[in-house]
Amino acid sequence: MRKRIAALIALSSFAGAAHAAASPTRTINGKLSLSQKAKGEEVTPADRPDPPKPSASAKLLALADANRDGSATYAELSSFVSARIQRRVAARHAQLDRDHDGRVTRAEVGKMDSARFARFDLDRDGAFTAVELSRVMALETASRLELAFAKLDTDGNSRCDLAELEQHRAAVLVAEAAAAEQKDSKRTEQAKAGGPTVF
Ligand SMILES: [Ca+2]
Ligand SMILES: [Ca+2]
Ligand SMILES: [Ca+2]
Repeated sequence: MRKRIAALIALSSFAGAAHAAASPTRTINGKLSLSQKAKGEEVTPADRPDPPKPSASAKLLALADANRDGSATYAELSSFVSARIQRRVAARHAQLDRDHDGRVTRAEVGKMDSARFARFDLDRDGAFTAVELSRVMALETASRLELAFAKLDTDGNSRCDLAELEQHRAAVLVAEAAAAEQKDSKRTEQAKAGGPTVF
């Protein structure tokens, strides 16, 4: 991702330089001087300053703020995070379920810690389904997210606005809230690559 952004920046500055070389119009902060205006020169899109790039917190707010009121409630943040997790759980469960019978048995995750396996196997039938896994992940995430939200909402109005999100580097806190999910995902990738088969 970073590489891609760096490549885009390199590409756009190259395009900007190429444009500047081709066009005699020079602007200061995207504005024409009076003499340029008098000559009828126009500001071309490449001369305009780039709009400021949204921060990670701004992007997070844009995604989570379902009712577009400029702030995120716990419910908004929680459903945003849950949706992300649910999307991954099914894929991860499918990876672990080697015989594709919809159940991940102890044998399919041989190296998984017994306590961890037991936590996923909610109905104690010796395997966990995608539904069981989803429920456990959702519960684990909810408790982390509650803590994160309490930290974020510094004025205690049950809403997090951009200033609050920026102040606490919200993206980091929310990422931490989903940390268990990310850790699990990494372990699954290792398992896929022939590494440790722990979940
Ligand atoms: Ca909102
Ligand atoms: Ca299975
Ligand atoms: Ca089960």
